[in-house]
Amino acid sequence: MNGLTDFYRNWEDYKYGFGNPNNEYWLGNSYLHQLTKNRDCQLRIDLVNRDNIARYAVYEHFSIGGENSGYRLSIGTYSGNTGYDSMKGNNGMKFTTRDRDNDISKIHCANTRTGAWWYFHCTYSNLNGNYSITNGLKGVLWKDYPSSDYMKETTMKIKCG
Ligand SMILES: [Ca+2]
Repeated sequence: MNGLTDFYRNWEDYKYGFGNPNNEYWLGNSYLHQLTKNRDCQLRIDLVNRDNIARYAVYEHFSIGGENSGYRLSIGTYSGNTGYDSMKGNNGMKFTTRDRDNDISKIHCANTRTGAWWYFHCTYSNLNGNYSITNGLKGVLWKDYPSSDYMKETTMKIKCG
């Protein structure tokens, strides 16, 4: 939301979370796992891009595996109005950080995208990318979004039954 928090961080930071809940924030992959295991959860991503266009993406059956799985992402059906389902390639992937390459690419996607995400090779969404970058692949982006792929605000929310 403002670029004041560095999201290009290591595995342990993403495991336990960082930032401030009233500001830029990552809850923590271990907590996401605890919250989503054994429950049916929905993930809602709210986005506002650099042209102030607000859109959303919802994924059914969202869960994060345990650390032994690499905090593997599981998402179901997409709905929303973002123009493109830019997380469909991330489904089933392990989490990759700057110090842990779990993606399926020969390159280290967290390093080339300056973020941390469920990269494959590498991604069409990069919501933990570099806020100050608004061209190329390292920014906070969502592929094929209306008018601009670069985001000004991103929020990921979960709701569990
Ligand atoms: Ca790799």
